[in-house]
Amino acid sequence: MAAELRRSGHADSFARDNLPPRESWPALRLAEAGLAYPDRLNVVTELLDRHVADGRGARTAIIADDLRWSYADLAGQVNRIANVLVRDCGLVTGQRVLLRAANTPMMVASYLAVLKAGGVAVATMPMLRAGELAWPIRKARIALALCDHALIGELAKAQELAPELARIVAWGNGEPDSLERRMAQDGYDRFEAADTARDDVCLIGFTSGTTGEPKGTMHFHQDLLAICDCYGARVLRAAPEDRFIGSPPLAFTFGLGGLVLFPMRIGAAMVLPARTAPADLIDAIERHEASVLFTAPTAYRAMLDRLEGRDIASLRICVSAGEALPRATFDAWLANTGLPLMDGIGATEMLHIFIAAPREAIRPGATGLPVPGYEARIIDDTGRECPDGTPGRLSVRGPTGCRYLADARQAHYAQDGWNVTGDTYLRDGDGYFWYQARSDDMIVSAGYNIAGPEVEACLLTHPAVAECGVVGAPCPERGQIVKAYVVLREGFAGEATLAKALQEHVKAGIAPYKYPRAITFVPALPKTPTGKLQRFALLQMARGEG
Ligand code: 3UK
Repeated sequence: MAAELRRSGHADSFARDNLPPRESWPALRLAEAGLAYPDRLNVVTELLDRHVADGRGARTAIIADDLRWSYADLAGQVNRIANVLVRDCGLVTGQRVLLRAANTPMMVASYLAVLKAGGVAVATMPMLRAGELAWPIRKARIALALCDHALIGELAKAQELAPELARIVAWGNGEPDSLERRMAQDGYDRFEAADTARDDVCLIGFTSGTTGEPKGTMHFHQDLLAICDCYGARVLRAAPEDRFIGSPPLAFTFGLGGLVLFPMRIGAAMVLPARTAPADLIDAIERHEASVLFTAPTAYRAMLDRLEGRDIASLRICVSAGEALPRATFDAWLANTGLPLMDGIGATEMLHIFIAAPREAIRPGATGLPVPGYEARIIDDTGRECPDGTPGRLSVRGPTGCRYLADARQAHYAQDGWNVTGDTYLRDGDGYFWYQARSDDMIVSAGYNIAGPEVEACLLTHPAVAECGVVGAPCPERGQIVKAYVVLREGFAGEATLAKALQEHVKAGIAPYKYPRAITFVPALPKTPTGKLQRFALLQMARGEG
């Protein structure tokens, strides 16, 4: 175990007080990962102010539809918001601040301002409704929110459910007490970064919680640099000239890292279009010559259907995460763009990606190798390591790791110093990791273990299939049967002959016992706010409950 926590820079000790007991943390291995950070560390000094101090202030930081901010511009906005937080709102270091907005320049500036002022950022998905917003407000005891006026309705309703949220400061409404008006006050252009410890909490990321209550994952200032210096520097290896773009909201740590932290660590630019649906992403890539793309497999599939006549030649690095990347999607993207998709598995608990392959070492179909600085192994139910080629539970450790905010489920994720992600994986003889399924999603049919994602990957190689989800449906004889929900491509009709053809296609592609005995055609699949297939909802449908 690492040494004692450093002297906190927080006047409000809520975050430290609600970290899990030290003995239930996974190991945090910074030295082993070749990382060393000073004890006093404010991440915004490193990601933003250092560029300005070292003469890079004129470099472009943010490109939006109608504006462009240099690093110096962004630093100025951040200082002004930080002053509003501290001088107008009385923010004390360590206090949590809720953030609610799409991925806009003001959202990025607000996020960084909270960190610079020594606050703890709790970003929320724009899609969330009042009832879902009330949960993090209560759990993280949040008294202050910064919110884009366009999204204020649900937050105002949440305030009724969770009155601990005493104050909302909005921007974009033109009111005299708006954030922008407050920012314009004299003397607000300078702000000294709060003197935080490198292991002071700076963000709480809530998991999407498809089952059970959302869990708050607590991350330190040093964690934000660690993911840049491991995955960013050693696997992604983007350049200062790159322009980053993507769809995940900043409330999803996939988006925070990919769109904000990685570019800022190297002085590169982020492109923030107003809309980020697949068609909008193509438009913005074309218009702003974006070169590094972060999004999920579903979005890559949807973009593929819209590439004709478009020029996205500026792209050079495409990262896929959040869900398993099926081989068919990898192949189609390579064939259409000449670019290999860089798969990577990450988790909110780990902050970002911990298994992925650098471009020259990609193996289609495999997630990749442990990111340098992380270790990964496959264990059985008793905690022993599985031989190569045998599926088991994925466990990892490195410089980042799981610390839930006051939650008994800490003991599920952190076991013997390792993070157990809940995924079933196997490692091959060359050390590559191959995704099988979420551990609790394995289908057991007539004694066979069947991984839904493997059947999905096979179905996706059929030209009629746009999207699909495969789960176990209850069956008196076999325990469960493999059941597929299929969204068809345009021009195909959901007829019995097509269902039969899809079944034959699976039997010819993978072991025949894995074929879906039942197929239902649906117009769309249920998705979480982070874009993942909601297996839980499909299971309910399969059980006849939904
Ligand atoms: C699944 C994957 C197969 C896997 C995330 C990149 O997804 C992120 O975080 P979440 O907490 O979910 C974690 C779980 O999602 N998963 C993610 N990526 C892959 N499964 N292949 C993949 N490439 O079950 C994992 O345990 O929402 C991803 C960066 C930051 C993130 N928070």
